[in-house]
Amino acid sequence: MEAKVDSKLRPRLPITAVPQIEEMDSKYKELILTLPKDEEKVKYRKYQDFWYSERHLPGILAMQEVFKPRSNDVILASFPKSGTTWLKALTFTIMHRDKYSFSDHPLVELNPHDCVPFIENHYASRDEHYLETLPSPRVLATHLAYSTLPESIVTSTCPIVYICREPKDVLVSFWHMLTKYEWLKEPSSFAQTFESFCEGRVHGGPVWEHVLEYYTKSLCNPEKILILKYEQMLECPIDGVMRLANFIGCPFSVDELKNGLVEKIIEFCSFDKLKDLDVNKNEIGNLENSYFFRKATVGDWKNYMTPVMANKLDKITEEKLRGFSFTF
Ligand code: PAP
Repeated sequence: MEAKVDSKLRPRLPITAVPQIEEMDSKYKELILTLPKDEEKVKYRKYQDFWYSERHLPGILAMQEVFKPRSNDVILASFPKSGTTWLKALTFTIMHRDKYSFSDHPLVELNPHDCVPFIENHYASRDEHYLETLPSPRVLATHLAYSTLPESIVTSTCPIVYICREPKDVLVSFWHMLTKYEWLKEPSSFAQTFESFCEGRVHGGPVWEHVLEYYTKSLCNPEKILILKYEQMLECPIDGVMRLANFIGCPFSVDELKNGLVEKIIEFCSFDKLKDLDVNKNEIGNLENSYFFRKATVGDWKNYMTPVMANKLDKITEEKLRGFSFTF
């Protein structure tokens, strides 16, 4: 049977729909051009202590000024390449399990990033109206640091689920993503990306501060922010999915548990299942859907980093986490 997509859901616009700053007509342009910038091939600018892709900053500033969550929105937050795609698939499936059956599910026809849009990307591509067309309850996502979030999200009752991942694997995943973008005519070498990452000059960087902000806020307000770890989710997805469902106010009933629904959702959203769908092989549409599915393992950094590099990154992590009760 052909899956029926919710009439309101549609594929996101490609990243090329976001103009470069030079071509941009934005009231934020003047301010953005005064921000500290890197000199790498991808232009990042430092805004409120974090580095963000320059072409996305007008969208980020607009989101800060304009975005208003609905009281029943669920917000997914993450540093890039930390398991966002998976978290989107799981949360969307858990939240809408009464609305869609597995055989008739939007995730069969749409990439998880279309089912759960990144708020700032829709502002960046001037497609923010789309967010208003989505029926409630919405699941929305962001890569913004906690301190960059619009005040309206911070003060809302919306739960925030944050997923994090060990930085060495994040970096390797991030670099692979960069090598894929055709518009980056000469992608950076692994060594260059490694240095930028260590200095925090990547979208949303530095990773350590990104994680620690959400982590420390979750300690003060555990009902508002749930922290999930990618590695723990891979090791024990049942535990992760149960915590996620409880946190967003969609706990599984006794009957659902008895019928193995948790296991079925895990299987439906698994890497092997999602990556083999036509929509995620770039066979339909012009979006970079296959880029989000690579290996999904722990420890792939060993295949890319020299012991010196790994040691350097571990030392930075150790230093940054000193004094916090958080570990990756
Ligand atoms: P994004 O920030 O660009 O949205 P994100 O989804 O956070 O990316 O991270 C991508 C990683 O999640 C990839 O890791 P890898 O490069 O080390 O392989 C991707 O393979 C992994 N991933 C995607 N879908 C799943 C899934 N269903 N289960 C587990 N891991 C997944």
